[in-house]
Amino acid sequence: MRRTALVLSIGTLVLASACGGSSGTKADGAATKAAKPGATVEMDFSLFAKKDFAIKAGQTLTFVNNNPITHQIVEGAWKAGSDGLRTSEMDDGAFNLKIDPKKGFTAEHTFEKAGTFQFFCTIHKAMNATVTVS
Ligand SMILES: [Cu+2]
Repeated sequence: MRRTALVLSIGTLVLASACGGSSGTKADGAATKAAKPGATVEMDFSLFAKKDFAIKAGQTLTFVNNNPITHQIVEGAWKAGSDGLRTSEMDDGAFNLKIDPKKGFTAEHTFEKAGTFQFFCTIHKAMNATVTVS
């Protein structure tokens, strides 16, 4: 009887440590950044790392600040010249995200409806991007 109990408790210990290991893996890496379904918009200094995003209705864009620089992200139509710098902009008021000047700061916006939406950083003329929501 006593021996059976010992074997059982060792089995439980092995299981418990296996679970602990897998949850530790989830706590770092890509899984943390993409907390919600959708896409991650990385901000590198005064640029978006990517300019085109595709998500589904009800999904989220998660903005990640990779440098200690303030950004102000709004939705609205923009046009840019061949140098990539914005020549016109029109904030449509759908969202306005203040991105704190902290490495790793995140903010998010969920797009409920399908469509093509442009967004930009009001501070940096080269930060212009588009998300297609299907
Ligand atoms: Cu910016």
